Amino acid sequence: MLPIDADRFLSDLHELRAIGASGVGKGVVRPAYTPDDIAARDWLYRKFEEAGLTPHIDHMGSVFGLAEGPSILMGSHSDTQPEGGWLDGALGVIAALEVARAAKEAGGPAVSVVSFQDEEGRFGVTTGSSVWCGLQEAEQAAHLTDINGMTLEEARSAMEDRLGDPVDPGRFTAFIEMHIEQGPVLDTEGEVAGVVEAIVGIRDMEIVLEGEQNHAGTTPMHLRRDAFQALSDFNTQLNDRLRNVVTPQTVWTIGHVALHPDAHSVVPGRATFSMQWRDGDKDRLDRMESIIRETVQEIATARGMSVVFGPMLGLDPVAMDPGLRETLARAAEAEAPGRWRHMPSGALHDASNMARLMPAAMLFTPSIGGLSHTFSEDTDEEDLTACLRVLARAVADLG
Ligand code: HGY
Ligand code: MN
Ligand code: MN
Ligand code: MN
Repeated sequence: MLPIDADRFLSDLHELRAIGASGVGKGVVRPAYTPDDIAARDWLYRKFEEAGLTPHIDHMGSVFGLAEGPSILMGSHSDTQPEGGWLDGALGVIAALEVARAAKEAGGPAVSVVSFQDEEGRFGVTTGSSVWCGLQEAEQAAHLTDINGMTLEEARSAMEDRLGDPVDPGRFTAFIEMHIEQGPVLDTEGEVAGVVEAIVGIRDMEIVLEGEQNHAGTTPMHLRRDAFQALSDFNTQLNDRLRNVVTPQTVWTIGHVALHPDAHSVVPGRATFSMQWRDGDKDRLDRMESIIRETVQEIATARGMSVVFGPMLGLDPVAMDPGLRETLARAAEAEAPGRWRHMPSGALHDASNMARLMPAAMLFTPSIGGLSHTFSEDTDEEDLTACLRVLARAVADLG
């Protein structure tokens, strides 16, 4: 068993939480490339160095702590959503650091650590690890924009002086990520660990509906080409049409809407919105894409409006490595008999990309109330350390 130090692990977790603390609950605000995200990466760089790992920041801003020679890569991300939880991503990075330290103290196995950049997709979808895995060109990613129109390369220039070369994936034998479940299952069942079977696929795009801006007082309703009315119509019709295609696990979200010119007394001429959908079945994701495109086009045409589809980003569903899953399951049964399960992931993770490059696996801890992507996200500390012991036992088993 690796000599993990639970106090050191929790103290690092709370030290990281303080960088970009929101002041509301345990929430943090560290979107990719913001000053607090960069400060957290600088802090991780120093922590990796103190742990006897060679620190390195790659061309996207992902921070590595590299062990000598071939090693198991462990980690996650330290950037957050605009209103992030203290554990989403950060837990996996600090758990990896603790296991790497303990493995070093125990004389092996060699463990490297990573905090990938922009897993939360301020610019796209799990961008840092997607580029690192060669699933997306760095040049293409540089031109991705956030919801305010800033490009990734503009935002990344804030950490230009820290950027280095890409790290060669060939030096790693596997990838293991610990992460909060971000759903209600483990918490409801009173379990402390989830061995992930597979990660859903995702599609994400921006759509623009163009109508006619006009006076909100003098323009009769039947003469309007109101972009918000068209969006509202689209949402209602989409929900109706998807009903026969989806399962209870299928999700779709319009999380970002910008109306132009965004004023009380003006009929909005333009509605720009994000359209994101996820499912465990690739064919269903494709069918949903056709329904989305057809529905919004039909509504625009019927209302004498136009529609522009932005580039679609996405990842197909992916299974975790069976051998690594078996090792995690054995460790869970040894450390938390009867208090763990095999389960799918409805959230995307860096492991979604890594699994296309090397054997990859994930281990979940409970999320209280299933809450995540909110300042209220939390997990009991004894559950965090119980799951860390499962992770450490599995890594020792791989040694
Ligand atoms: O959205 C996700 O699933 C991930 O947390 N970025
Ligand atoms: Mn995450
Ligand atoms: Mn997240
Ligand atoms: Mn936008």
